[in-house]
Amino acid sequence: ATAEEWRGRRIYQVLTDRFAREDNTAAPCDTSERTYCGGTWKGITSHLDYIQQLGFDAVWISPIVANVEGVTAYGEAYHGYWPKDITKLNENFGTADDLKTLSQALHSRGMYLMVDVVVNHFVVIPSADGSLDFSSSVPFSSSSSFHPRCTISDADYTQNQTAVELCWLGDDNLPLADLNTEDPAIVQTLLDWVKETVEEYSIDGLRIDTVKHVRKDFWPAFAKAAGVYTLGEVLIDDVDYAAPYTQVIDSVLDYPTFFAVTSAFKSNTGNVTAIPDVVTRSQTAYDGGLFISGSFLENHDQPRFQSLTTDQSLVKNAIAWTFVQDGIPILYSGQEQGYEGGADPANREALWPSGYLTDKSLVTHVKALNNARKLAGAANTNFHTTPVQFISQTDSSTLAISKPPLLTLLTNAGETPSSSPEWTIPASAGLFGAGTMLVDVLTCQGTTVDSDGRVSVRASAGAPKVFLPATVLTKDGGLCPD
Ligand code: ABC
Ligand code: CA
Repeated sequence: ATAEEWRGRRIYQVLTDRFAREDNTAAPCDTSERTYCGGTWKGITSHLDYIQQLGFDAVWISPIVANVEGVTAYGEAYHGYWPKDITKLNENFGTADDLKTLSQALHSRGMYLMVDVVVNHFVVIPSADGSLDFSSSVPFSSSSSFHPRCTISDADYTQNQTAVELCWLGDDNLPLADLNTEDPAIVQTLLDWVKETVEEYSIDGLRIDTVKHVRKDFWPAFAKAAGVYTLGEVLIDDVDYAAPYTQVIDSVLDYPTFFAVTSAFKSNTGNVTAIPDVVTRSQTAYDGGLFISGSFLENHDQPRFQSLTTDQSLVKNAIAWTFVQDGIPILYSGQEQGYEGGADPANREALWPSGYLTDKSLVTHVKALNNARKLAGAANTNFHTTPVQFISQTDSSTLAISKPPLLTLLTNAGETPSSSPEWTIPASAGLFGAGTMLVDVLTCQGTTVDSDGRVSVRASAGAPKVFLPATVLTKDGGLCPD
């Protein structure tokens, strides 16, 4: 599927090993052990009802190719980011038929499959003397296929882009051998591989790993060979650094906004105005704006938001942002179940111990937000191409966000605010006519636009508010039935 076809979607991210087991047993999964816990493609296929009930219409799964086997200095390759043989599948996740069945099952529900791909590196376990034997790496089985060994230092990240591209990720315990993506023969092999892989498994989109670690001019041909939507990982808190990558692939994961949103909502002293700042800069800097970027609050590389704060109003405000902004919303599995794991590997909890319960407060929150975004897109055919606008507020703990027909009010005042924050939308914002009935989809409470065309709302216990005009709430829309 194309970027335009993905634009109106909402993605659920799973680590294949951690989302669902086909036998549904209560198998233990100790994240600190960094071992395979038994999640499979069949497991995902049998839990699509759960994902669909949450309101998502696309699933992003872990890299699918065969990884280094056995136990490394950092455990097993359960996450899939240590490729060893790109011509084979990772058998821990299932068979080729299992993956095709997952793809078909998604498509028959009208859902999309996004697969994570890694081309920057290969991994082999170092021998006792530290040497690396590539003879069983496929199809690149000689050390000459890799850049001369050097390790990317912290300083390189800000000062030496050449080292970021040509040196190796990982460390001496487990080096990630950096593929020579300058070699035309290697490039051609990768282009053929991605084309065949996308076709073979009917993949609708790719999440591309370590994009900033490969020269920019490698990517256009790769994206073209893939022939589907490409969403790249450029891990950086810098709009100007990330923006040029939106010209070589479809788009990037919106890391700069992630950093601003996390620090704004992790406490009541966070700076919420950093959000309009980074968003408005990205709207201009990113090729085509933010509409096809990937927006997220959590992923498998970052500490879960609830490891930073468990104040439920802060959590709900931060989650709400993901669903009311320009980019494609992405929710990392486990967030809806209130998981609190810290940095890798603690943030990779198995989902089965949660029981996949759907009567939890954050599950309800996510469902309502997905529904609201869906209804907004149905009510306004330009919804997904209309940039978010921020309406300036006098209270520095608040944000008012307009993306017609959605009006979202966020605050980082917290569950027990010292004073109750208030939002005011002046008539001059021109959003709604006098007397319009608005419904907060998170509480189903109504507010009427006053006779002067203003909206004034006071927060209760620091909760976010996501308003839609009452006329947009169709009977079968799944929100606030009357
Ligand atoms: C393993 C263990 C960890 C252990 C680590 C040393 O080794 O599991 O517990 O701490 C995979 C696995 C990981 C594994 C790694 C290495 O491989 O999932 O568990 O860690 O073996 C992608 C994937 C990620 C994956 C890989 C490798 C790449 O999403 O899951 O990891 O295929 C860099 C890369 C980025 C990569 C990330 C993990 O590392 O660029 O592609 N993610 C700075 C740099 C970033 C750098 C980041 C972390 O540090 O700029 O490039 O990401 O090292 C902001 C700044 C940023 C800064 C951040 C931290 O702060 O603006 O620049 O990022 O303010
Ligand atoms: Ca590289």
